Parts: sequence; C-alpha cells; structure tokens
Amino acid sequence: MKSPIRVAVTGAAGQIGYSLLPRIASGAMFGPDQPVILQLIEAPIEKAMKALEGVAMELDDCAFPLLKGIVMTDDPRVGFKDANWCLLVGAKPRGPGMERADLLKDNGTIFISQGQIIDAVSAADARVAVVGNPANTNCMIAASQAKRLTPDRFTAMVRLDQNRAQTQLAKKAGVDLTEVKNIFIYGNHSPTMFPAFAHATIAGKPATSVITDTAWLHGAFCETVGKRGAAIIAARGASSAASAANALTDHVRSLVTPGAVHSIAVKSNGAYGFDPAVWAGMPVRTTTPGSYEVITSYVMDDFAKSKIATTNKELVDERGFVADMIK
Ligand code: NAX
Repeated sequence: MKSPIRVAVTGAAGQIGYSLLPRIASGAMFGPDQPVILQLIEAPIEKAMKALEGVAMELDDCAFPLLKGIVMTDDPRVGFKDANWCLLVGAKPRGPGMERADLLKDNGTIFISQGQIIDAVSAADARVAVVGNPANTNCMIAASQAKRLTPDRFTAMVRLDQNRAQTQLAKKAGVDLTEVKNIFIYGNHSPTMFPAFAHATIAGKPATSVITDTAWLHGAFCETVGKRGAAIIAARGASSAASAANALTDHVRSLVTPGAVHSIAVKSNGAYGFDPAVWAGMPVRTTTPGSYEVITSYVMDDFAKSKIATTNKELVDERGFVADMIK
C-alpha cells in the first residue's frame, strides 16, 4: 500500500465540494491504490463549519477504504499544512450589482493570503489547482505570492469547458463521445474562451471535414460552450457543481498521468500570443506526475487568432484590476 497523500480542498462545504470529495476519497482522482487524507478548509463562518461537519459525517458513512483521515478547519495554515495537492474551490461569489473589478479585488485578497500560506506550509511537491472564479486570475494572484513554489505548480481549471466542447462536437457529428479527440480550450474560463475546433479530430478525421457547417462551428458551437454555465444556472437555479467536480477530477487525474494530453490554464509565457504574465488555457502533455509541457505546435488561423486576442484582452484587463495588489 502506498503512503497517503494530503489533499487540501477549500470551499469544502460548498456545492462543488459535495460532489468532489467522494470522488477524491473513492480513488477517482489519484487512482485506486492511492490512499488520501482530506484536509477540508472552509470560511470562518459558523454555518459553513457546521455544514462541513455534516459532509465529513457522510464521508465517514461511505466507508471509503482509501480515506485515511479527515481534517476540518477554518485556518488555512492548518488546512494546507504538508498538502501535496491544494484544490482551491472556495471563492467569493459575485453579488447582485457587484462590479467585476470589486469581485476581482475581493477574491484577490483571499488568493493572496492562500498563495502565501501554501508557499509557506505545503509539501515540497505541492501542486495547486484553482476552480474558484475568476479562476485564471485567482490562480495568477496565488502564484504571484510564491517564492518557493514555481509558477508551473499553479494551474487553473478549463477542463469543464473542454468536456463541454467535446460533448457538443460529438452530438453535432452524431458520433460517440470517445470519437472526439484533441479539442482544447484557449484563454479565460469565461464566455470569451476559445474551443479550438480546427485541431480536433472526430473518428480520426479533422473535425472540420466531419462537421462542414462552418457557421455552426464559428457561431453556435463557441457560444454554447462559452455560455453553458449561464444556461445551467437558468435551468437548475444553481451553478454547475457535479460537472465542475467531475472536471476537477479529470484535471488532476490527467496531471498525474504521464502522456495525458489535455487543457489546463497555465502561465502563458507568451505561448499562442498570450500576454506572458497571464494564466491562459492551452494544451499540455503530462510528463511526470504533476509536471507537464505546453504543446506549442498548433497553428492558428485568422479566426482562431481573433478569438485568442479577445480572450487575452480580458485576461490582461483582469490582471490590470489587481495589478496594484500583486506587486
Ligand atoms: P458554493 O458557494 O456552493 O461554495 C463555495 C464555498 O466556499 C462556500 O462553502 C464558502 O463558505 C467557501 N469559501 C468562501 N471563501 C472561502 C475561503 N476564503 N476559504 C475557504 N472556503 C471559502 O460555490 P460552488 O458552487 O461550490 O462554486 C465554487 C467556485 O467554483 C465558485 O467561485 C464558482 O464560480 C466556481 N466555478 C468554477 C468553474 C470552473 O470551471 N473553473 C465551474 C463551476 C463553478 O462555477
């Protein structure tokens, strides 16, 4: 039996946490032979901590053989201590009438503090995955505070967008989902992100030769994927949770599986024309567990370049709103 790894999760009593924690404890994220200790972090609010107790009771009641311990805390110094993976799900939601700049700044305060604490107390091999929105910029902010952990350790999730895009292409082509490969997400986790359909394949052929409806690819496809989160809120009365937890499971599972090719948001370092300092979705190949190389070989046509310019501008603007906080 391997020794347990420590997995810290913020926002653990929230909707995504409720779907996510059983997936981690069952082995779906780190594999069926990897024991885990869950370090659950909530906001210092009585109601949230009480709810967390209930979640922990349910985890106990699942009798997961791989679950070797549960820590519950509202102190990030305790929650991130010796953590091998830090899954940053909790964030301040956008309130009615709240300006985007204020949302960015409020979350900036949370992610500055979490970045500093993770850098100070987590394990030597710590990796960070950010889900809490605005995920790309929150990830950039947390990474900006780290002196010990290098920027490549900090990734943000665009896997939900990738999974959504894969399903939409399969439905349009009338094929099984597994026939759709190499669909990657570029840019921000927001309606501006770009699902690069021209590089996708369907049953081994270029997606654009199987789906010849270019107007659909340029229009309804990009729009459906970009606005899927809003469509789910409109239908369900609450934001995506099970699919987000599933996507984070995929994000981490792919990152610990050498050879996996998938989309994550990383420090762009100028790849694909993104501003070098922003965290942008792009394709990567996992090299060793937790490490990856960016795939830089895809060639963008004019349509793709204009979509990337739009999502890059949004990321640069977001960075501008918090620039004074991360100096
Ligand atoms: P919930 O509001 O259900 O849960 C969030 C939890 O975080 C709450 O229990 C809250 O008490 C906790 N929290 C807030 N501040 C905290 C802090 N400083 N430390 C620890 N815990 C804290 O939201 P949920 O539906 O679970 O969504 C969580 C985040 O994921 C949101 O920011 C949401 O916008 C984002 N999403 C990101 C997605 C992505 O693809 N990147 C997709 C799904 C989701 O919308």
